[in-house]
Amino acid sequence: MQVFVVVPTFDEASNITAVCEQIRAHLPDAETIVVDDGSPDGTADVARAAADRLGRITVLERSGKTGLGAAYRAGFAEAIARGADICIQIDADLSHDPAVLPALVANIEHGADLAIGSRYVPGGLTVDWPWARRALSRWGNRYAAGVLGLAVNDATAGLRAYSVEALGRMRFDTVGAEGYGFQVEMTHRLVRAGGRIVEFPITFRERASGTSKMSKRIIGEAFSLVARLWLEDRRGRRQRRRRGG
Ligand SMILES: Nc1nc2c(ncn2[C@@H]2O[C@H](COP(=O)(O)OP(=O)(O)OP(=O)(O)O)[C@@H](O)[C@H]2O)c(=O)[nH]1
Ligand SMILES: [Mg+2]
Repeated sequence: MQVFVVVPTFDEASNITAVCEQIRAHLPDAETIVVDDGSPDGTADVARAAADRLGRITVLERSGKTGLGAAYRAGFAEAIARGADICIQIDADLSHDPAVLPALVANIEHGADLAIGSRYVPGGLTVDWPWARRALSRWGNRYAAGVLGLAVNDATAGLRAYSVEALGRMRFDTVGAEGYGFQVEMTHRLVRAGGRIVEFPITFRERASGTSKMSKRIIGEAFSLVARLWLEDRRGRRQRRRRGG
C-alpha cells in the first residue's frame, strides 16, 4: 500500500531535518509531505534542502498561518490526489517517535480505518510535560470521550494513520475544526461512520526544541466543539426517532 506521511510545520526549522530523516529511516518507501504555513524561521527552506538530499519529500508552502486543521486537509488532499492508500500524520517537533510509524501502517493493513498512537492506553506515557498540561490533556480527553460516547482514550492525539477509503467515507475535507479540535472532530466522524479504530501505546515527549503553538483559543475551541458535536448527535437521534415512529 502507498503510504504518505503528512507533517504540518510552523517554525520547526530546528526539528524538520531530523524528522524527515527519521521518517525515511523507519518507512523507506513512504512519501513525505511537509505542509508549512510560511514559517518566519525559514522551515520551508530547510525542508526543501532535506527534500533535495533525501528525495520523495514534497514541501507545500502556504502563504500564512491558517491553522493545523487546514494544513492537514491540504496535506491529505495532496496525498490522495497522488494515489495514497494510507495517510499518516505526525508532529514535526519530535514529540512523536517516527520509530512507531511501521506499527501504525501495520494496523491499517490489518483492517483498521484509523490507528492512533495513544498516551492513554496501558503502556502509553507522557514524558517531560508539566503536570498542568498533562492534567489538561488527560481530563480534556475524558471530557470529549465521555460527552460524545467515543470509546477512544486519546482523541486529541496527533500521531495517527487513516485508510484513504475511510477518509473519503467520513468526508474529511468538510471537517472545520483546528488544533486539538480537528483530531476530536475527525475521531467523532469516523466513529459515526462506523469506522474501526485501534489505539496502541506510545511515549509522547516534550518537543525537542522550538516554541509551542498551543494557545488558549485552541483549547477553548476544542471544548466548545465537543458541545456542538453533542448537540448535533442529539438532533440526529431525535430526527431518526421521529422518522421511525
Ligand atoms: N502548517 C501548520 N502547522 C502547525 C500550525 N500550528 C502548529 N503546527 C504544527 O503542528 C504540530 C503540532 O503543533 P505543536 O505546536 O507541537 O502543538 P503541541 O504539540 O500541542 O504543543 P507544543 O509541542 O508544546 O508546541 C507541530 O509540528 C507544529 O509545527 C499551523 O497553524 N500550521
Ligand atoms: Mg508539539
